[in-house]
Amino acid sequence: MVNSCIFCKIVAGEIPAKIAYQDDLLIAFHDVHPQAPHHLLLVPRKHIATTLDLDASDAPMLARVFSAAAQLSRELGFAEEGFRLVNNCNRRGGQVVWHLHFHLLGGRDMTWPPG
Ligand code: DGP
Repeated sequence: MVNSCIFCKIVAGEIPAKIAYQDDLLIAFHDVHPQAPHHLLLVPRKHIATTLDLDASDAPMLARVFSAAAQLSRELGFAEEGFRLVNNCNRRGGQVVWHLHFHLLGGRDMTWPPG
């Protein structure tokens, strides 16, 4: 755990969040500033700052991101109509929280290219 990291604090239960899924590798909770009717953040329990800090040992966690996203999209009812699963990396990617996370967005039409 990194003491200054807000997502580490959510993982540790020190800051409340609306948790939608959790297992030994990941938690998923609703984004505090939703950008779609459904907007969840899938977050590894382990502190990893960015996509650039992943290594081969993180492969099981990354596989879990996709299976958890599929499960959540079905449970929340937007799997078949479609959704977006996206990671922002570093400043130009739009990252503002330096603990790896994946946005799961659903419930509206997504645009391409993204802004
Ligand atoms: P990114 O720009 O990819 O780093 O996305 C960070 C997201 O994290 C942003 O959509 C807002 C969300 N967020 C930041 N702080 C909190 C928090 O304390 N609780 C929750 N639920 N979401 C947060």
